[in-house]
Amino acid sequence: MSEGDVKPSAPVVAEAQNVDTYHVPKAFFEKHPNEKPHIDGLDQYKKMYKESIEEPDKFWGNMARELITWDRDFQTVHSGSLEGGDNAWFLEGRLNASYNCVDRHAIKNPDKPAIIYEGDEAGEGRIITYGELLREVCKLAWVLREMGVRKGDTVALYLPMIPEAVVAFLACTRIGAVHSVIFAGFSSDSLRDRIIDAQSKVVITTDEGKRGGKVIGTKKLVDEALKQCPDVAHCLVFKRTGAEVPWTEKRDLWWHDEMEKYPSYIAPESMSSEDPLFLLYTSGSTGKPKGVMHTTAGYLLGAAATGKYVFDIHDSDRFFCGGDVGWITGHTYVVYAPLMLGVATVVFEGTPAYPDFSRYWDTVEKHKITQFYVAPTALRLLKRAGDHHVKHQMEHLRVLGSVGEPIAAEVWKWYFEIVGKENAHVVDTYWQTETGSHVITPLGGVTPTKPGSASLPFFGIEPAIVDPVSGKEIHGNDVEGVLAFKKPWPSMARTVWRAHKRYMDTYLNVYKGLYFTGDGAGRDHEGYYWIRGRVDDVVNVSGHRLSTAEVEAALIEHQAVAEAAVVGVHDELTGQAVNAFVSIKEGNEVNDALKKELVLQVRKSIGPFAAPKMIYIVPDLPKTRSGKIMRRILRKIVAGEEDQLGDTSTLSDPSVVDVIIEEVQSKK
Ligand code: 6R9
Repeated sequence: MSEGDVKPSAPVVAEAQNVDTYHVPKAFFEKHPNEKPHIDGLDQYKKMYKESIEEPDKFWGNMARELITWDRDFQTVHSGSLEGGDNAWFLEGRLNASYNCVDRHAIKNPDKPAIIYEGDEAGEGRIITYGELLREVCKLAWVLREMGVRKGDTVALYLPMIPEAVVAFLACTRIGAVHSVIFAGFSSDSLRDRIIDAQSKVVITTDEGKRGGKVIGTKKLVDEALKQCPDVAHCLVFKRTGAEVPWTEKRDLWWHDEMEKYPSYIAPESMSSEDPLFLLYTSGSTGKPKGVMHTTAGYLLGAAATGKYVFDIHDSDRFFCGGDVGWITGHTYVVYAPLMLGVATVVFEGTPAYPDFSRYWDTVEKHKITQFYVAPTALRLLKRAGDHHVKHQMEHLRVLGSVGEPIAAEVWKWYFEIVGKENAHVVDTYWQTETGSHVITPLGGVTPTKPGSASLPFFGIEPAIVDPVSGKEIHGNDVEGVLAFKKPWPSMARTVWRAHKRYMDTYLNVYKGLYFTGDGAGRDHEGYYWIRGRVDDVVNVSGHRLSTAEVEAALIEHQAVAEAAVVGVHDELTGQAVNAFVSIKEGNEVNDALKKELVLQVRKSIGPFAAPKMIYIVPDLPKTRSGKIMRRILRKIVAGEEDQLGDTSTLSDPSVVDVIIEEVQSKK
């Protein structure tokens, strides 16, 4: 944990006292296909929640039998513990993810829409039914098998937001392969590191991607990465734009050529509940991203249960999550939750600003979307663009979800009033890559909400507010501290790929017997949770999770850089922005060209989204006498709180502080 971010002794959860509580709008019930949500009111939630905590085996056993179709039933609901880091769920059970997401719905109704593809250009796109999806998934499963992919192998996916991405997820799971998706905004260096760490032998990509009218050279980036991945045997390329792309004979294969060779059915591989389903790399406190591993049954159950109760998904719904499949939000809520529940899911290729700021709302109106889910960063952009862009009635919308970062009260209200016309229920859902699915969240149509609060725990989640100094739980209401969970839950990550010790040290050994989230939180007088943001060195830029250490490592790769310290700074549009403080080795000229090079260095090492918004070149960084960089001081300076630096006399050279203050102020 970094120095001095959390104030356990801070006054009570202040904003809760003067915030309005919003009840589920009447219109929610009026437009509901069944006139009421799956859960009939807050009392039923409380009853179910109590059962989920007091009798978790009974609760989750029932839920798992209801929401998953099993090849073989399980006998043991749960084993292991948070102390031991050996949690396992639904042992002895066997199932297949693609069967659960596709076959069982296709058997019932092959003509039901599964994917609503909304292409980058308005008017471009198509609907894919469950029957078609089954055929595509099976063919691709054949292709992968013929390429030599076996049960337990990892397959790297570097794909834009196109239906084939969903097909690729499911084709992997059909043969028991483990998908490892790398967000297509990552650089070739990041892609290379993740391919190597996961030991992937096959990569699936496109010739190019399209986003917001711009072209992304995915295949070129893959080629660059593969120069240093000798173990990759094949690269399968879906033709998205038809551009000329470099080709390596034998290694590279066209998706369309391979797909036509195989039949449209292959039997799903029966997997154990605890077989890995996927890896997803995420940032932590250190420079090296972690391959978070999720397993089959527990993860799928978390996705289905939260889809059902948080979004109140019903059979006839059309679900639109604007997240990218390269992040956990896309995994769970573009792919697994809606498909587990057999409804249509939107695959949105473009951006909310292309061709104009109405694009989300046009999509919602056109497809009669019932649930819409997006990060506050997009809402801030759209709010700023002006209300006149929200021109449609969007009368089918029942639930509006927010995810990935705290949502400010004004943005929450704008979402509720302007987008939802006060006729939809806003749910601010808190969760993480590691939690697999929502952990603190209102239930759509059920939980009264307060703008800015993620409200109450989901089933099975028993939060603890912990004093970060003593490590003791702080009981009662009106308390602040760091957020941890006291009980394991089915969709929690099981390990970090090939680094179980790191998993233990990051999540389970920080406070013995608890899962540590890395976030600060308050619990108000009514037991509602308020997420404060990370207490470690993770920054959140436009809902993208980054570690300051990763950006620092990228900067240091530049030959001119002696030392670098990176901090997250509040930013009106992106939530947080990356600011870098860099000291330069002697003999290098300090000018704008150098700053540009440093930005490029970060883009190249990580990806464009990680580019620092500001780079301050300073003679030295504030350090303790033992040489530890005091990022806390830098954070205060960029926040304009230089009067609250506290005691700087313990620094090895206190005078650097004034120089840095001057440098920062001169750039404002
Ligand atoms: C789902 C996702 C996880 C971190 C998490 C927290 C922040 C997520 C939030 C939220 C406030 C919410 N976060 N949801 N903060 N309110 N509703 O974003 O996963 O990319 O792993 O990020 O995002 O800081 O610890 P991931």
